[in-house]
Amino acid sequence: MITFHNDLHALHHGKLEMFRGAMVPCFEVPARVDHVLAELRARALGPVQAPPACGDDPIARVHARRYLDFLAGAWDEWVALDPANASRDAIPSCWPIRTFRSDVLPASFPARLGLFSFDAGSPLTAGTWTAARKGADCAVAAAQRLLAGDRAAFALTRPPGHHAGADFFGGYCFLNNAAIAAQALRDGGLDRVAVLDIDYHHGNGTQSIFYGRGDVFFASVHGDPRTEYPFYLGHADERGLGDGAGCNLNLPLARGTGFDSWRSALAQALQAIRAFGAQALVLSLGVDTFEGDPISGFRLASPDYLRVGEDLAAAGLPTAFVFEGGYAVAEVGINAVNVLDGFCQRAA
Ligand code: OKP
Ligand code: ZN
Repeated sequence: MITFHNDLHALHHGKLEMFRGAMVPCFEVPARVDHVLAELRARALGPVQAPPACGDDPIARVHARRYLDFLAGAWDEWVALDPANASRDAIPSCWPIRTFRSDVLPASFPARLGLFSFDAGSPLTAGTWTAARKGADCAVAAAQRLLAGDRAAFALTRPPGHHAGADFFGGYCFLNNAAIAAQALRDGGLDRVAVLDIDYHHGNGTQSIFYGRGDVFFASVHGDPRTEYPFYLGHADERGLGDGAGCNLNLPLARGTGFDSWRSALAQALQAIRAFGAQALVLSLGVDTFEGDPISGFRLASPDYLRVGEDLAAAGLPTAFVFEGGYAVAEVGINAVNVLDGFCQRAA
């Protein structure tokens, strides 16, 4: 399978994130993608290329114009507030929660930073926009390969995307790469597309983008939001709204869940995607389900990811893999590439 690698990903490199009242080093680091790339090359899993530029249209099909304008200019505005800001990342500290207005765009940059975000754990840095923007190129390129007839393609990028909504960032995510890929598949002529999210954390952004639509099915296996980030979405009773009624499937699992139970949930998600009649699959590939992950709570072991790839291949759909989480840095390459390797072996 071909990999589209974001060669500018390291331009996004947050220094510190808020964690339990303290600023701690970011978990989402550039080395993550470097390890995946090294493992892909070691196993000769297919060509690795920089993506062609997709232009702004596929991104604007998913994200609000005023959000994209904000992101593109955010770093310059941040430094314009105070030249000393050049040495520290922009992190929001106030948000328009219930009873506040979100229709009036504040002139204040910190106010807009809060309006377009939902946590204090996602630093915006000098290179965030450039890196995230090229991630969208990778996602669209992977979708285009499926439209051209490939069985699979991999968008290897960071920052991740599945927590980003149409007009907000958070959970280390700025542009929703999986949603952009799914929309590109729709716009390329497919009538029914599925997104399956196997990251430990619920893909609240992807769910929200497609929640009212009947043309894109969203399924997710994740840590129960009663106890796990992102907390406020991802419950089993969220089934879609309006045209999208029945087109959303959440399979929350308790912290501590091991591979056998997790694999049953995966089978259930794939069965629902089959019943929906999806013509292609976008797979949000987070490997923070790993037993050694420092911020997550499932217990998958490295060889289990080979079985995950085999199960995904057995579903028989053209599949665009989009890299999301996975913070056990030393093992993230082995785990992510095990999924791709298992897929390729079973699909061959
Ligand atoms: C992004 B993705 C950890 C606190 C949680 C946010 C986690 C975002 C995960 N100390 N911080 O879904 O892998
Ligand atoms: Zn995650």
